[in-house]
Amino acid sequence: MSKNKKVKIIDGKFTAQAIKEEIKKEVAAMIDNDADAPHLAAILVGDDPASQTYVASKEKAALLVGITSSVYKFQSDTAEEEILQTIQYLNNDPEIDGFIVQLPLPEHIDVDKVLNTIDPSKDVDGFHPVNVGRMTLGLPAFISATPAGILELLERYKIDTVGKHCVVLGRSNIVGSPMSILMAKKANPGNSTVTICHSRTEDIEKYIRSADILICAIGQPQFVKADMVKEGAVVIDVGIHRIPADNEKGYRIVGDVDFEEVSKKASHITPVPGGVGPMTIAMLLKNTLLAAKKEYYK
Ligand code: BQF
Repeated sequence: MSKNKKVKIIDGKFTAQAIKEEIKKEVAAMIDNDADAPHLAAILVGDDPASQTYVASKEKAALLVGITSSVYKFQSDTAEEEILQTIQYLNNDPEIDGFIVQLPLPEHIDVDKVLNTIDPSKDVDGFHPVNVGRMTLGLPAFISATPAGILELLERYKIDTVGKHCVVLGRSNIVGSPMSILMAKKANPGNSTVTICHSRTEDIEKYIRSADILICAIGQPQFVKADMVKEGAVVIDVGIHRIPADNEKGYRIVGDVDFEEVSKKASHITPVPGGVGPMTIAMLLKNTLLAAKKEYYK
């Protein structure tokens, strides 16, 4: 077996930057045509440090491309009703093109109720059942940022997905489930033969080993090892974990994949950090631009 072919790193940070440049130009053109700048709002409940970081990154990225940003912050013990009222307020505010509710929410808040309250035409995270349904049917819809980002990477790196065995690890509503639907679609990227694996899958390694395209969203640090992966597979790593490390910070960020090992066997691989993560931010901005242009919902 020839093992001298070097892995190609799928650079999400670079690709996200390119997409943000494209969005920036479009926003500038809108403003030149006397339209308002798109306006993205975010609802943040509680003081989870990761969530605070994510919302701050989204706001910063929005402002850099010329999208107006507003953040509505609430204490962790805020009543569900107050969050629902804020959503209604944003639904009815003509100045707001799109908004997100940062997840996860505190336990006393019913996430399904929250997502159901968002006007689908402003649901730039694509979590409302109407957007999930429309995505599933192949109708114009806001596609949630992580799956949309992965599709964009597969497209821009010219990964051949047609007829390939795509194995999705994880069945979450945010990543695994939509990703499996999108990869099986009669579309490009798409047209793959898809297997979904999860915590109850028997002999998961058997499936992982047969994957031409492996999408890892199981939430276990460095779960996927080289001996589980087929030579030449395309490996997309959605995981984000802090593990103890011997450096100044005392930790480092790793994915669901053992990058060091698996990068020796894969044909293409996304790093963590700098792979799928930055793409989620870029795709959120892209959805916000689409929302402002009212192309899906008129
Ligand atoms: C990078 C998220 C789990 C639960 C809720 C860049 C992000 C992450 C990593 C980011 C994520 C993960 C976000 C990198 C948003 C992705 O350089 O690798 C950006 O900001 N993300 C979120 O909003 O909510 C989550 C993961």
